[in-house]
Amino acid sequence: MSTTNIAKTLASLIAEADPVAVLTGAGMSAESGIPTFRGQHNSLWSQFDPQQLATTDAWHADKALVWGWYRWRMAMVQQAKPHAGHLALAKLAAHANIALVTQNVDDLHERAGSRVSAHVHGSLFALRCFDCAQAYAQALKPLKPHAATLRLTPPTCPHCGGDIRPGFVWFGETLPEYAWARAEAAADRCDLMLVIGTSGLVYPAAGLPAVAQQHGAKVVEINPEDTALSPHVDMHWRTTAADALPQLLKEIGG
Ligand code: BV8
Repeated sequence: MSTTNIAKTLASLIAEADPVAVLTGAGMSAESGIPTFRGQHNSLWSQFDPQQLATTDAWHADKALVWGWYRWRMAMVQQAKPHAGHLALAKLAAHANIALVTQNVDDLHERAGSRVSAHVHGSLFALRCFDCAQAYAQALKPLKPHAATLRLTPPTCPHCGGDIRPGFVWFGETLPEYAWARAEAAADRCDLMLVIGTSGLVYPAAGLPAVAQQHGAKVVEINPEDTALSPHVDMHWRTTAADALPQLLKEIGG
């Protein structure tokens, strides 16, 4: 099916759906210059496997390395801008009842004007104490995104002296209860789910499309590649987020 026909078909599915759940992953931020979690990129950090770094074991083994990685990612997100796909998705909310669930820890959806219903893996900028879990709101020293430093010492908690860590979910940690409940509710209630820019490998988030299909919702994947979800979706639009979403908005009359 040609890309125009897919856009038209998807626009008519959206017109009949209420609500429309949207599940995004790292691919949604790729065209803003943020490397995906499992994709290739040539940076200081491409020698490391994010799967290994995003764990409490890695933190205990070398917290300065893990903190250096997150500070590099924070600087990159701060330098990045939402792309045409983020902006189109935000405008789509004027034409459909969108419940946006993201696995991403960046704030590009919000900066594009979207209301995010659930950040199921937390947020890069929600810092908290590893020991007493108190939020840490002090400003961090600005870091150039191409800084050559790998290791940086994390700040200490003013309340208990513990280490400050990024406020999101590492592998082996449970998802934030409130965010996960909202994500499940979005999957439970939607008539249609758009799955944009995720490899569908990380659970329980990757199980949300199946939750939607269990009650008869259609699932449409927008991704230039095949993924673990592709064999199960109702339609696959093999293109990028910044290409698809503006076309979709145009078809919907946005
Ligand atoms: C948990 C924060 C309870 C950190 C992340 C079954 C049920 C429950 C748990 C498990 C289970 N099986 C295994 C587990 C354990 C584990 C898991 O899923 N492991 C996998 C790897 C097998 N899950 C957990 O540990 C979760 N916790 O369930 O708690 C529990 C506890 C203990 C034991 C059991 C259960 C916690 C998972 C959260 C981990 N934290 N992030 C950080 O960011 O540093 S996850 C991390 O992966 C990111 O958040 C990322 O968003 C997420 C998913 O990756 P994707 O977003 O899909 O990114 P990826 O690079 O893989 O793919 C990008 C895609 O975009 C590609 O398809 C590409 O083609 C596409 N793309 C590229 N460019 C574009 C594009 N698409 C569109 N446009 C483009 N331009």
